[in-house]
Amino acid sequence: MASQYKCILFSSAYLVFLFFATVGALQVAYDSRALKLDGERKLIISGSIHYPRSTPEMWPDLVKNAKEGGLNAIETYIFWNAHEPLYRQYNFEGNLDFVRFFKTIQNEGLYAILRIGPYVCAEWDYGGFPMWLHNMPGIKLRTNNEVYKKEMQTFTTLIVDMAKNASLFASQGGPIILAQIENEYGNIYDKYGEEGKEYIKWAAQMAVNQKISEPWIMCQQSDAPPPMINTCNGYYCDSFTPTRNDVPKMFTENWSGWFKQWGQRNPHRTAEDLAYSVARFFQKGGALMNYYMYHGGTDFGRTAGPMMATTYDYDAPLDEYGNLNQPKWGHLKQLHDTILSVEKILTHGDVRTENLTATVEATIYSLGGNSTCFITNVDEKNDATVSFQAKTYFVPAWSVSILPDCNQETYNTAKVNVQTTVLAQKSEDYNLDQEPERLQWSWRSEGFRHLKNPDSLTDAIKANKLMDQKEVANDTSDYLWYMTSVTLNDGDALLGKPVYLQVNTSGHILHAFVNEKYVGSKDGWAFKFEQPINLVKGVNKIALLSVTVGFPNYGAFFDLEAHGVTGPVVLSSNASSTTITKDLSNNQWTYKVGIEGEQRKFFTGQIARRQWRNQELIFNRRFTWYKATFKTPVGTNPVVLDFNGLNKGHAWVNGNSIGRYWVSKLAPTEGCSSTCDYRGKYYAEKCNTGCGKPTQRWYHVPRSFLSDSGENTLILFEEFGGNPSFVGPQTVRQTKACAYAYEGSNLSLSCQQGRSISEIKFASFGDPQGECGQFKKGTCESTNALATISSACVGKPSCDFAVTEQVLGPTGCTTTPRRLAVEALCN
Ligand SMILES: *[C@@H]1O[C@H](CO)[C@@H](O)[C@H](O)[C@H]1NC(C)=O
Ligand SMILES: *[C@@H]1O[C@H](CO)[C@@H](O)[C@H](O)[C@H]1NC(C)=O
Ligand SMILES: *[C@@H]1O[C@H](CO)[C@@H](O)[C@H](O)[C@H]1NC(C)=O
Ligand SMILES: *[C@@H]1O[C@H](CO)[C@@H](O)[C@H](O)[C@H]1NC(C)=O
Ligand SMILES: *[C@@H]1O[C@H](CO)[C@@H](O)[C@H](O)[C@H]1NC(C)=O
Ligand SMILES: *[C@@H]1O[C@H](CO)[C@@H](O)[C@H](O)[C@H]1NC(C)=O
Ligand SMILES: CC(=O)N[C@H]1CO[C@H](CO)[C@@H](O)[C@@H]1O
Repeated sequence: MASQYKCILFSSAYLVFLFFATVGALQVAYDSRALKLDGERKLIISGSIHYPRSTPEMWPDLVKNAKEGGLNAIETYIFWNAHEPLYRQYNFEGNLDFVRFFKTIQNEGLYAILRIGPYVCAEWDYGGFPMWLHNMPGIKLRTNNEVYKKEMQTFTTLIVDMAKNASLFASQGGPIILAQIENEYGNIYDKYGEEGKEYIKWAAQMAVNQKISEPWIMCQQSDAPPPMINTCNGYYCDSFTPTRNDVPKMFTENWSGWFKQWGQRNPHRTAEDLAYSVARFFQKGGALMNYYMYHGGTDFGRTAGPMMATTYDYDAPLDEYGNLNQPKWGHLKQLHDTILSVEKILTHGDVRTENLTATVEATIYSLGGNSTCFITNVDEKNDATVSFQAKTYFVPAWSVSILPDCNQETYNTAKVNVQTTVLAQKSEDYNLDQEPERLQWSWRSEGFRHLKNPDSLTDAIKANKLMDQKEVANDTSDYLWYMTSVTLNDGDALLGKPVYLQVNTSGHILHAFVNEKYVGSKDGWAFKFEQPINLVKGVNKIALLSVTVGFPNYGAFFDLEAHGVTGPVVLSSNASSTTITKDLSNNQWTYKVGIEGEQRKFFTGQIARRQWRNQELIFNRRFTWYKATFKTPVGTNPVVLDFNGLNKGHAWVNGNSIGRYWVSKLAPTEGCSSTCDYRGKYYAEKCNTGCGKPTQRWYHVPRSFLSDSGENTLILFEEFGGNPSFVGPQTVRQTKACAYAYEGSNLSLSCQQGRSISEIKFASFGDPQGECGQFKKGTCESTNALATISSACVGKPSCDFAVTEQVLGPTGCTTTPRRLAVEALCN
């Protein structure tokens, strides 16, 4: 009896276990129209959020705001070099805890797309490859090479197993509905020849062998071996068709904006054009679309790709700090809500297209007695007024109208009826009752003792050649010292002559020292450094400090590009009629990885107080460490450090890297426009701002890096020499909200972060002109717009009203469409 009893107990426990194990389990399949979740066709509207580009404390709000913005999925890559920086030494802690990130997605009830790569591109250091991988004997990356394939398989299997163990796949009740292997290989395929083809077949099979129940995708891979599904990346994917006819049309990367490198301007992609791309994609039968990026975030530490700025804001719908980037966020939310409201018709209906004019095309989806229509005007300049099914529609240039019932337009991609949120960095609310205090700095020099006697270094590597920075330093530091000596005896032709030191390097920065004295620096992509120097009789010590600012992430064989002092390194004098040169390239070189402050961890701020000097603060001095403390700004607004006055270096707050800074790198003075025309195909140089300004002046300090109560330690390594006097913490807060809404829409005005509307500075309903901050009334306007909106909004965090003559008063305008321009200030 007893044993039977136990047996029953056991089996019911087992049943309970089975029940929990499969609770919420979802079967993912697909056909040519859409992904099928538990047999039902679903449109997927997804956004990329890369977990290492924010903090676990930020994840819940990011995911919540994504859901609120109408997304039903989140997509992320997995970052190999972050997880395995050294061979078989893994890190899945803090903002690398991808399991926790997927659980956060699951908690909000969203789906997830797992892009393992493990090559990820992503403007990320070395495209996500760990440097030890490159340094393995016999390896060739991203091709049919056994050493590489074994490592790729080991890492892929680890990630899949971790995800399985945490029940992250949909079939286990988790959020993951799709997984990706490789990444945009098709773009560079031909360079790898037959070996590339073999590799892609192998990668597909290796993925299948992982035995997950969800489909695998490969993006930009037109010959993706079945069952891999090929997907499209780009600014527009409406004309993309998958090669197989049994798979849905999926858009894995629709670039919501663009990244920026040091020395570049700020890119912007308008809400109108991004909405156009998305609406067009669904009009043309799209089934899954993902914003790259939905939240871009920050490249902390040394994670940024080649010469990439620390901010990875991307002009995404959520800004670097997680604020709503309005009107983009709200305009897209309305689009998502509209598309998902007609999901059934779009995924099941019959489709037909009608050309209304040479540039206006209507697509009609019908199902049963119901139908949904899209009307697109592809003209890049001219608005159109068309008649369609016995009604007249105004379709602005380069726009898509959606008529969920084919009778009433509820959305047009060019008619933005959402507020523009204006944010600014402010120091006055840093401390509510005090002027922002100037920080008190102490400083110390970086150490150069090794220049005196490089031979005595115990950890140095020596070689009779110039070595590549990748091989010597394994990407453990930006810095690598190349040191050699040259002896000039009596009678040497170079003695007593003006001599130039000439160094060829791959970039990005070179600093040169002769006989322990600094002689010059240069930065750029591959360049030749040339500097007059003084040599003495006897031994002359030459030391070159080579600095990389992120490794490349894109292109065929990008992993093999040379880094560091590539050579030749030459001493040259042309004082006499013939040029005399001494080539030092094959001298004995001594290599030292990193700088002293990294090894001794100056950045933790933990080294003895007496090692920092408080007196005679020195400005504009190269290779100088600075230290200050600052109080945590009150409130919950995002915190940034204003680095105005600094030059180039790295910064840490309480031992957490907030990334590289390079404030002295200015954007070109040309190429910006004060107005931005959303019409016509987007490209990265369109609608740029920030000309002549630092590429990045403000640096994000996530609130979780700051101490709750007291003081925070800020450490800077200033490589080029800067003035920290003006450095200080600020908060990013909303200063105003503007809107330029069409008649008939419902407008919502709000101040984020718990502030309220203090004043309506401008309101005109009629035919107002201009832009936020410079609105002007036109030829006609209603008399009571300002009074009505003021009484509805002032003193409140948000207010909603209909943009109609009933609410705002008669305009007396004869022309249409009528619009409301409004500018509200936040307190
Ligand atoms: C998955 O879980 C099993 C069983 O607990 C364990 O043996 C294995 O190491 C785990 N694998 C990973 C990658 O975490
Ligand atoms: C509409 O016009 C396009 C391009 O001008 C043409 O390719 C297409 O066949 C036309 N469609 C119909 C339904 O007439
Ligand atoms: C048509 O739309 C109505 C109202 O939304 C809905 O009740 C009905 O089920 C729809 N019919 C079909 C075939 O989808
Ligand atoms: C780089 O990695 C190699 C092995 O791949 C190792 O021998 C060497 O010590 C490492 N160097 C540094 C500076 O980490
Ligand atoms: C050194 O760099 C200069 C300038 O980039 C280039 O013209 C020259 O060809 C390079 N020399 C070698 C040997 O690569
Ligand atoms: C505006 O809001 C009202 C009330 O909620 C609603 O009936 C109407 O459909 C909305 N109009 C638009 C264009 O969304
Ligand atoms: C697939 C796709 O649309 N690719 C486009 C991505 O964007 C670049 C840059 O604008 C285009 O050159 C590609 O054609």
